[in-house]
Amino acid sequence: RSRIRSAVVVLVAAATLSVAAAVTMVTAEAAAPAPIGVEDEGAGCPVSLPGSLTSNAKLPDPFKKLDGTRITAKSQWPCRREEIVQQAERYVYGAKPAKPASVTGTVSRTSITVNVSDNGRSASFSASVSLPSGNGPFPAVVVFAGLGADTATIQGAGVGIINYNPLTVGAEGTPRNNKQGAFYSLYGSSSSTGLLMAWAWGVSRIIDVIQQSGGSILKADALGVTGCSRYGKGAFVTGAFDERIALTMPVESGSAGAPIFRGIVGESGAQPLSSAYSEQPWLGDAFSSFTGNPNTLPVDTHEMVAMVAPRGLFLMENPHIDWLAARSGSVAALAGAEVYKALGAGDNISYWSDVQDGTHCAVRPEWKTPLQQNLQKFLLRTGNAAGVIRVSSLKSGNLADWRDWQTPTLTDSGPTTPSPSSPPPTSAPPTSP
Ligand code: MCU
Repeated sequence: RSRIRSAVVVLVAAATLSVAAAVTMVTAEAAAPAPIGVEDEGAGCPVSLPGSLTSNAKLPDPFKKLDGTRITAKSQWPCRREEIVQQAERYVYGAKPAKPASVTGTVSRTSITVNVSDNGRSASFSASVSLPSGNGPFPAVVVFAGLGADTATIQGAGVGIINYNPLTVGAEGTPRNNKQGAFYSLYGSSSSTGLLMAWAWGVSRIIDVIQQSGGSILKADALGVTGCSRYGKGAFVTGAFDERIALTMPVESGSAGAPIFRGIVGESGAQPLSSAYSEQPWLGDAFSSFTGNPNTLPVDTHEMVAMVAPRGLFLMENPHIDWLAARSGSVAALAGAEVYKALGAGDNISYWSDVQDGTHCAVRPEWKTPLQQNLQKFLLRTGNAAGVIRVSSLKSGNLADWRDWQTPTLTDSGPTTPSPSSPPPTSAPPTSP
């Protein structure tokens, strides 16, 4: 943190000397926000990960299936997404267990309690709630540790706040072989799952309780998540791995957050992968194989961005602190936005790093309007503004340098990979929609 602080001082000074020009792109599409379904729609898809990895200096093709062919239809995305889910769990974050056998709890206007048990082990945690006046049910944003998108603007928009302390679910400051917190009480202190996924799992269990609560206080289909810095990493992983979250808003997440791993290696001053791996057990233990060279990772974070698609995503980054890897963050957004576009949801993603104040996790005037627009579109459902990609020229990556694939035009329906829960048709499938 002292490194962050000194970087802030230097960069605030630098920012006063340079005027940041910005690239603004607004997509013309106007797709309505997608309905909110289950935690992981593709959970039943058959996926078998290959035993060996191959090196690829470019970003893996998000449209290319494990069998080597590319998807041609939007209907194939849930099973392709599941391949990414499983790769990301195995190599990056560690496994996210499915909903435990028992999840119970309460929702009131001031708090949410969660009790989980599975295989004879149990744990509990809670979150405080702050709601607008009047009668609910309300949309709400889960705010990690009080840090993230501007909570005054969120509350001012008529959206509730769920104050989540992720450290009670996955504690910092422990060695990897003795992890602590509610997640590890259930799954063992030597679980290879890292803190970011433990934190994400905790939010998923809060959503289980909200779903079970009858819906008179909080709307289970109008929930967002935000966090800044290490909690921005957590918010990013949370939104990627739970499709019930309508709006994901990571702020200044840095290395192990949204920025592409492959880009961090060559981005001047960015927190090295080895540092992000060792500073805290944020990433899964399996990531140790990739800290020196991420090129054999079969996934990169543009595919975690894609996992959020077509749901609302608003990535906020700070280009004034090198440590935060905003250039690699811009590439993650641009590459992930290609999946949004292919799914017909190009205007559901926003990225904004063109900000003046270099202070880490500051409340920024530039983000206020896009924040309000995202809340209106995805939580309040009173607006339909197109997303904005606005990259600071201080830290702007070039997508063309990072990909060797092009974005396909997907048909609306077509072949899907059969899942065990939906047996394949006995007659030939229709050839046209
Ligand atoms: C950007 O998030 C982290 C960063 O990865 C760490 O190196 C630093 O110590 O702390 C940042 C943070 O969480 O600040 C609140």
